[in-house]
Amino acid sequence: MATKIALALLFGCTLVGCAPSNDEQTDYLDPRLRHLSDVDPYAMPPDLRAFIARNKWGALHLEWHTERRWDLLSPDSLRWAQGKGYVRNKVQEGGIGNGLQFLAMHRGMLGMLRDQAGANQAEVHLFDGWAVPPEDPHDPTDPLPSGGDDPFDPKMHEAIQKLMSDEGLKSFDSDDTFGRYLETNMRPTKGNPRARSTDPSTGLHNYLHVRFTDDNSPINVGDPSVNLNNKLFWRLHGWIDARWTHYRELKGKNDATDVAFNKAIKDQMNWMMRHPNPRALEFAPNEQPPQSLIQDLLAP
Ligand SMILES: [Cu+2]
Repeated sequence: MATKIALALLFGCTLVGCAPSNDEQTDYLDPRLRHLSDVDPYAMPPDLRAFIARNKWGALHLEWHTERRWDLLSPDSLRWAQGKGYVRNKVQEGGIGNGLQFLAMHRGMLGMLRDQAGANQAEVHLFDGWAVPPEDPHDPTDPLPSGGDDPFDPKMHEAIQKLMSDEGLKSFDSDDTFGRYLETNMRPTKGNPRARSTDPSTGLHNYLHVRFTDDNSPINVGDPSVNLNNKLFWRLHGWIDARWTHYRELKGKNDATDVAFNKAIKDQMNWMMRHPNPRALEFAPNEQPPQSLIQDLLAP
């Protein structure tokens, strides 16, 4: 309880606003999630879904990624985003600073969800992440959707090896470089918002989101507005987060005294919890994100 109060104070929300304690609040759920069955093996437990829904994290997560791919949006997506009051983020995906923001925002969500899970050990373990990302298309726990059998990209296999080894982790010179390597192969320049890294092993996170995209799932892991309700999302982000922790240990970074690190997490969670743009948080039936947006966000 003490942690919950501390977190609530830190993020400036009341306990009532932050912490639905039962499943009755399904009226907060995104209407698309009404098609989600509790027996879907990838569905997060109802109490955590209610928490995510009540805090509008699906909408915010979509906004977060959209504002950072602003320069790549197709005209339909851009029109929709502007209509919701989204604005271009000055640090675009893959730009300097974006890696730390990416790590910090997802860590902030992980921390609050772990806190929600509290003493429920089965729920807490949903955030442990993979030991290693599954490369086998027929992995017993996380097979590719619809019986897909695309072989795993050898360059992405290399990335996993690098990220699983202490030597590989130590080769990054900052949280931000580590985060950008893992997150995305986009490296926008002044003249070219579509510029890519010359290292073909960058962008494992985006690769895995695309690889596990399932258009038939109401909690498609490729759609930021619903994928927080998918266990696979947290297996991926739990793994990323744990690799970040290990990177920081190897580099001798002290979380307690690292001002930039703490500021990054606090800034990101303040944005997720005290959002200045309420218009962006509700999707009326006629304002659902256009299909082009999900494609723009997934485009490799
Ligand atoms: Cu995300």
